[in-house]
Amino acid sequence: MHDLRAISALFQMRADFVDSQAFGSGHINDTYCVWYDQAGRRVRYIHQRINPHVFKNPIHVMENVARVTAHALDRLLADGHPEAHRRTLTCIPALDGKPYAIDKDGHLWRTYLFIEGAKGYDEIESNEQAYQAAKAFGEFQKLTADLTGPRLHETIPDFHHTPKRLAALEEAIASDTAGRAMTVQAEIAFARARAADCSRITDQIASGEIPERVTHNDTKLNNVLLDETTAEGICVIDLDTTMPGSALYDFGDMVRTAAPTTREDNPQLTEIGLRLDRFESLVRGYLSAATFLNAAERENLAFSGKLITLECGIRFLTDYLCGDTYFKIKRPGHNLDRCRNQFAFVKALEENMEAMERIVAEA
Ligand code: ADP
Ligand code: GN1
Ligand code: MG
Repeated sequence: MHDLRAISALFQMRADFVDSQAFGSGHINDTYCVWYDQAGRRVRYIHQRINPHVFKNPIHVMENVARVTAHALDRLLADGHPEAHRRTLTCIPALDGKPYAIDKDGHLWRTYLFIEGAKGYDEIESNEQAYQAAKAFGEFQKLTADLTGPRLHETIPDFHHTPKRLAALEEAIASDTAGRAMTVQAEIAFARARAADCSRITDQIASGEIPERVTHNDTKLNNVLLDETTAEGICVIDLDTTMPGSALYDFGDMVRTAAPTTREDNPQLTEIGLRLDRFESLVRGYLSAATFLNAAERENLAFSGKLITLECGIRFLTDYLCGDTYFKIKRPGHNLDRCRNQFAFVKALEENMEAMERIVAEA
């Protein structure tokens, strides 16, 4: 637990600290909801410590976030949007005016306006939510398409380079630092059997068939806040990995998190399946905004869900073999449960690939 009162003193809060609580279910950063008394009104803010093991250059992360959020706000204000500050993340400046502050241990913190009346979901509840989430991420890609200035920083190099993720798994197997490789032979074989899938998108990026775009790269369902009453996609959050990538990585991660019948760490593998109706809502929501896709991107929409789920399973397995140093875990074996869950979903996607292709073609 961090001293949030001390952290709050690093920012221009114009309010008195009341109380703090750990918040959300993200796997990476330390996120707190902090209540303040602002001249007699109770308001809350998000204070977040950027994970220094995951983001080796957190200042680069904040330079990207500042550029993308400023661009979004400009657009919203130019459109005369009545609630512009609820539609994009807003950084509260630190005492020195920067969009971040460094604490006494050298860690980087940021403060965001708390987006009220909206929620991020770990588990999907309706097709409408799938449609709205996908539309919001599609609109986000449209927004970043006309970002001016230099190329964004690659905050995690090769983040979705799936062949390199597979190579990292092989390295983890070879070093077997936690002594777990013997117990996960079936999972290792599952990943190895799909080596050809891993390079399908990277090959088409290398050949120029699939273009590089500025993408979000972490479009899991709980990284978009949906309005609690209308379900409308209000604000895309978790912009730490917004950088050059492929639109397919974004669509694929929506499929991974919004099309399964259950949450990503359910260990009951018999409960894991694909909801084709959810998939169809994702396709329709995404395509309603992502009007810029080329033929190769469209052709790979159904496959992208399988690719990103496979990649994520490989990453969970790698972290399990390394002794759980990357993703936050809540119980022993959590990363292995997540890996098995993702691989079970890969199988469900494989079984439904033709039906998914048909849905994309019809949309
Ligand atoms: P992580 O990288 O660890 O996933 P996120 O940036 O996604 O961190 O934040 C974790 C959670 O905190 C989100 O899933 C969301 O529920 C909540 N959250 C983050 N920023 C805000 C915000 N500005 N307003 C309201 N909730 C937020
Ligand atoms: C992490 O930060 P969060 O919880 O939104 C991870 C994603 C994974 C996801 C799996 C920076 O997302 O890449 O797909 O967990 N983020 C990072 O749930 O590695
Ligand atoms: Mg998140």
